Amino acid sequence: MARGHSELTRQIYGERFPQRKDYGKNDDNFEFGMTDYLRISGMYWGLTALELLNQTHSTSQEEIVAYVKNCQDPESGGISACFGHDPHLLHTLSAVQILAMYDKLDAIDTEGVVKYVTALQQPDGSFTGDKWGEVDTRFSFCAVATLSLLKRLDAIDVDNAVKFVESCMNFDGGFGSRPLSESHAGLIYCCLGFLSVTNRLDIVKRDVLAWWLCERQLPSGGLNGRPEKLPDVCYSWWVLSSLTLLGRLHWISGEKLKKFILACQDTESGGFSDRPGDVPDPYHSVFGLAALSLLGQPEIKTVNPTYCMPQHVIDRMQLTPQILR
Ligand code: GRG
Ligand code: ZN
Repeated sequence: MARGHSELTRQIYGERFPQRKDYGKNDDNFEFGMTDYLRISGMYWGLTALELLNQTHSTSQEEIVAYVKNCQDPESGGISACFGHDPHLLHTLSAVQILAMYDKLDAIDTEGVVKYVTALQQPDGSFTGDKWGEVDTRFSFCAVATLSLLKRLDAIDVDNAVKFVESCMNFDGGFGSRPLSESHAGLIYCCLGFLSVTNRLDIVKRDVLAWWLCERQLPSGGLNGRPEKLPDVCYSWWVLSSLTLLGRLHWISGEKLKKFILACQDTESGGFSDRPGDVPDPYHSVFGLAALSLLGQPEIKTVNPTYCMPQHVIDRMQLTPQILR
């Protein structure tokens, strides 16, 4: 990227943002208090962004691992966003992703995690996000991504889980959060990621879906998440990773998208926002960078389209999620 590696690093781990290197130390500011509920996922976004920029040496691995360990609920085995909150599948996946990147999975009770995820599978194959019972295809993805990183996919009924995801497929080839729910690019990523992990991408309507996805590109070059919506940098990831899994990345204009993403980089802090001129944040920063990686930006490490983790980590773990070529 022409601009701002170190600037971005500074934003994620510097003085300007709550998701930063001194996580857990400076807990007396307003932003820190207001972001408790997304802490572990915030750490995953920051760490992944830094690793894609080859900058994780600036992180305090020991402290981060200790923080994650402290968020595991000894009873259920699940992991919460921060100490004292209820465990949730979203943060359980983020925690496992962080530890996988550090090669420190043994720091937590991994069998506890397996027990937690397994207990969330419903009779129709779906998953709830936590004990409160919301069902969503996001959670089907989180469940299989987590278990596959732990090499314990065998712990759930995969065929039944696939049946549920298949029941969320729409006439346009896309997927929603539940059966009969509208197609949405974020949920399409989750369902394709799920099918990639479970090696069942054969069930997708490949070209119908790829066409719907490439129609997400707007004249600005940016991508939206569904028809009639505004473009947003995070959809660069949800849409591009999906097109990559379908072997149809070339169906959109990479050059125009790159221009849109770079127009969303804040020249002062280095971070990326959802749209040009908006306030940058770690969420849009990691997904902007990951999309640039899929587009082949040479200064950024290769990202894996299924897990949104550095490819070298996936290779080290000898995971081979399915991609259609
Ligand atoms: C490991 C990368 C990774 C992800 C974990 C949580 C998750 C899995 C994926 C989230 C996917 C996602 C963004 C789903 C969107 C859900 C949804 C229906 C959002 C509604 O979007 P709007 O209407 O936003 O608020 P737009 O952009 O459409 O205006
Ligand atoms: Zn967004």
